[in-house]
Amino acid sequence: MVSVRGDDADPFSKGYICPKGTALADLHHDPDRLRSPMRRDGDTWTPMGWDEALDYVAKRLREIRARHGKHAIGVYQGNPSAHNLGLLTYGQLLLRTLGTRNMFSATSLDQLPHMLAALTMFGNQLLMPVPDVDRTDLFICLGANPLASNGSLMTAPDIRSRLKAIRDRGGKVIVLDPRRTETAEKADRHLFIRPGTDAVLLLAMIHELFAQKQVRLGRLSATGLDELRTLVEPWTPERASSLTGVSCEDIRELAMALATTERAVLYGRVGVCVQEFGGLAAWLCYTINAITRHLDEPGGLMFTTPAVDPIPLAPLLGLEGGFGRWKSRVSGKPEFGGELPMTALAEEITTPGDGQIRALITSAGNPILSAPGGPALEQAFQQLDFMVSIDPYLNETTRLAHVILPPTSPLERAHYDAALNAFAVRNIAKYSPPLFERGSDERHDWEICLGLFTRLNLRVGSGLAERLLGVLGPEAVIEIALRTGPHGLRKGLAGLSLRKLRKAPHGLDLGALESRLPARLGHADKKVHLAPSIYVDDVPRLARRFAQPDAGLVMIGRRHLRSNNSWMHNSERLVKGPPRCTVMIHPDDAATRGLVDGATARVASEKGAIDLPVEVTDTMMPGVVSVPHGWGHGRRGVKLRVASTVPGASVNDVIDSSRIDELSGTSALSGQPVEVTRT
Ligand SMILES: Nc1nc2c(c(=O)[nH]1)N[C@H]1C(S)=C(S)[C@@H](COP(=O)(O)OP(=O)(O)OC[C@H]3O[C@@H](n4cnc5c(=O)[nH]c(N)nc54)[C@H](O)[C@@H]3O)O[C@H]1N2
Ligand SMILES: Nc1nc2c(c(=O)[nH]1)N[C@H]1C(S)=C(S)[C@@H](COP(=O)(O)OP(=O)(O)OC[C@H]3O[C@@H](n4cnc5c(=O)[nH]c(N)nc54)[C@H](O)[C@@H]3O)O[C@H]1N2
Ligand SMILES: [Mo]
Repeated sequence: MVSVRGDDADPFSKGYICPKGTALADLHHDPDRLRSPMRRDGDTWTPMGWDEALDYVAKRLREIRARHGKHAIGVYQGNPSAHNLGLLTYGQLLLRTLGTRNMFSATSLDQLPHMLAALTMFGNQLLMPVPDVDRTDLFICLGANPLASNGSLMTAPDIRSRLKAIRDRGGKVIVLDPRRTETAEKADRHLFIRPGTDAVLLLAMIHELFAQKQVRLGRLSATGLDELRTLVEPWTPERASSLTGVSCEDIRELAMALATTERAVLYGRVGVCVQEFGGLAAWLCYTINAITRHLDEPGGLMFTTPAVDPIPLAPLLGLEGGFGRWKSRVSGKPEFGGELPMTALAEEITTPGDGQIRALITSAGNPILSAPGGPALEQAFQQLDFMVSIDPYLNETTRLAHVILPPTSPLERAHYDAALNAFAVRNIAKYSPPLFERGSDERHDWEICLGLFTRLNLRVGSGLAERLLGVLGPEAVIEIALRTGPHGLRKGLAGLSLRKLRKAPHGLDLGALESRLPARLGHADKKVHLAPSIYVDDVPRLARRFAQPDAGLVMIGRRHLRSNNSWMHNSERLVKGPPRCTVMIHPDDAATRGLVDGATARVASEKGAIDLPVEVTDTMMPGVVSVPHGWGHGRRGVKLRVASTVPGASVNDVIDSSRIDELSGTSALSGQPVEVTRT
């Protein structure tokens, strides 16, 4: 592999490529990337053969299951699971059929509130609408920084140009964020908002819409409008202004702009989710679009028509939706989509009793750095009888495993972006064959998962079915989904198949997003539910929490174009340049603490402290500091040659894992109260 560049003939990316895409070459050649299974004995790692490793892992898991029951096996699935066809298909087959209630994933550190709103409002947890960014004339961006993240639940290559195009056609981009971000710098307006107060802002905007008689559903058929009107009554712009830091005038203007712009959208992302009122905020983001005629309309929030439709597939993979069907054993946290919130993982391992986790499988995740309360998780993992990690690296998490099963590199496997295509701003389809054959001594993620599935004797059908699965591979799932999907057989000869996609290596554009309601709704009444009771019941908690404005110093996160959560820091081209793991602080807050640019400061909470270089900058809202996550590579035993030279510190050592949105169980990563002092 010499270099990686964008494909100008790709109708969707038009040749745009992110720096992390270019770095795939580094990943492929990285001498630290594990090439064979590894087994740990104390501090020493020894390579193993594949059959030996899979047999051993399956034996240990079978023993623990036989002795302590199926819930004794815990599972953590990390973010790359969504970007890996093998893990999306065969990974789910293995992990979801274990039958354990102790399933965990990055969902509860991320988009859970959006999924909960999709489930309760639209009747399916995967029915998350995306902003029709290419046709909108007003893009209000709340708690997202697409210029760094490249758009999330809004797959949109080269988002910079797409946002610029809004302004070029006379439209507006408005960003509300506690930091004047890269996206805010390119917007028409940026407004600071106090972390965790988005629900308050949105209630007040909806209050204003009712007050100005600007609530219009258009052709949407919906329930709950009267409840909504009553609910927002006490949330005046005046009340919201002192809590959010956004002026009354701006709150009113935002509401009116949304109501009076024909093609407009309010988009909220991870900043609205990972906070104490993430559930309420994500629901209100969808609701405000619905009541201003921007849901399911061009230029608004729209539902996609993906060639591989995850909605009929999900139940087959054990991903049927649901909320609160059971509670976690120790602290009674609600289940969502068959999973428990990450905040319950450590205690489920360390608290004795029936159903205690004794063995853990991590797949494509690095929770020691990426989940709040990293040190507590580390202690918990050390108490496990057995831990296995499906992961290409010996990193902060996998070093605690007894066995690591490393998959092939991304260039050695086929790809169809089944997850992200379903949230793309145009309907698209693209299949990428592997660039290199895998070596005979390597295994794909799906082969690892199938190998364990078979050895754990979790038969879906007969042994024959398992052999068949081995011959088919994940591409067969894509083939079936393409043909049965909305662009497949029902389009006759023009219908998509894998053969067609192989003949179109640059990918296919299937057109702009189209209106999908009411047909797409999962509710039996085929209506949008604007005011599900879980949200109505949660508003009093908001009122109690914000009886007075909140004054102390709080911390938020940030993403960088050349980082990807915790795991791409082993590429030199991605980590070069000035240190990025810094604490950003407003000049006034720095002055009162005697902090100067470039000095070292201690960022501390009741849970822990880390030392970081200070960046004094007026891009921060007063009263708010920002520290990125995914750093802290200096831990003993990691094998990350490059990352270890730029270790940084882990903000999740400071974030209290018990801070959650009590409604949804999502971790409140944002808004952690902190002290920042000179060291
Ligand atoms: N404080 C704070 N914490 C956060 C966030 C935040 O904003 N602030 N963001 C949260 C969010 S949104 C997320 S999604 C999580 C992410 O947290 P995780 O889901 O735990 O993901 P990563 O930390 O990126 O770790 C990914 C792991 O997958 C491995 N990996 C990479 N590719 C593959 C592959 O193809 N196959 C396999 N088997 N393994 C692979 C990598 O080596 C690495 O160990 O972090 C969350 N944590
Ligand atoms: N380069 C890069 N790209 C990535 C990732 C990465 O690590 N690096 N991670 C990927 C993943 S896993 C995800 S989930 C997506 C996330 O994609 P985005 O949602 O765009 O994520 P962020 O860039 O973290 O933007 C969140 C913004 O919310 C702001 N914020 C924090 N707290 C609050 C609050 O209480 N209210 C409001 N209104 N704003 C707040 C932050 O200042 C930040 O600018 O990005 C993906 N893309
Ligand atoms: Mo994420």
